[in-house]
Amino acid sequence: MDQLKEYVKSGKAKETTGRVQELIAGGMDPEKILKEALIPAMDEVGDLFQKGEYFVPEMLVAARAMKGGVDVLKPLLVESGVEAVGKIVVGTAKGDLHDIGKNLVVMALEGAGFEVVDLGVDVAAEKFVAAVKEHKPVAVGLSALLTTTMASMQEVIEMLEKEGLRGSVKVMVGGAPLDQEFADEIGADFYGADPTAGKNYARSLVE
Ligand code: B12
Repeated sequence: MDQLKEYVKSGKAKETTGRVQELIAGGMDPEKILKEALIPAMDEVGDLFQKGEYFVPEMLVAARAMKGGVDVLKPLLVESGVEAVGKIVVGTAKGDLHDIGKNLVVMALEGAGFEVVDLGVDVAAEKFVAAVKEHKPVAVGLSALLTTTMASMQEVIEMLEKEGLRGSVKVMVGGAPLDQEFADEIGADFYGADPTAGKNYARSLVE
């Protein structure tokens, strides 16, 4: 299990998948592999990123390695009835095509055991609201990289209010041009400067 953690942290995708397969062949419980190796490894990666010791490329390769391991486990976890810890709808604001940061947030949330409904980029408020109705997530995560598209985040919050859904879902926002002040101004529940902050907030909602 320690070896597996090291493989994820250093972004070794092939080795990660191989080690997961070996552990399963050796009789290890798939849930244990997920909760005691893959998720803690991704948590460590998030911490290193927050501390400035890891950068975007290291995060991306680690998340990709983790995803390979999770893909091996998924069918086994479904069979044994292990449920996702919660659902989160994520997307980049309307008019905005930047998705590198958003994708890192998705990976961190998936790494923490959440089922993520990723709506992609250039997502209109109507689409976020429709997804909230359909999937009933614990939270919606909005990302924006352009100052011009930040305003459309407020539209999402207003439309959720209009539809009577605001009480049932938390809204977290992030992206380089945002800050806490802006999040407060538009009435978001949480502003996260990085994926780890977002993941920790999401965890706090289901714990
Ligand atoms: C890569 C890039 C692009 C790529 C995007 C590729 C892609 N698939 O995303 C391309 C080339 C397509 C592009 C296009 C444009 N871009 Co551009 N782009 C960038 C660049 C260089 C990096 C952005 C990035 O990915 N950063 C890395 C990620 C990891 O950081 P991040 O997104 O902030 O995410 C982090 C946190 O904010 C947080 N986070 C993000 N979202 C969320 C959400 C939640 C819920 C949480 C908790 C956390 C969180 O987690 C992440 C990791 O820590 C920036 C400049 C820069 N150096 O920042 C310009 C920049 C963002 N772009 C800019 C512009 C102007 C454009 C264009 C309009 C250019 C043009 N004239 O066509 C177009 C816009 C197209 C559109 N409609 O969106 C400007 C924006 C200026 C402004 N004030 O709005 C910037 C700042 C460049 C500049 N200095 O002028 N761009």
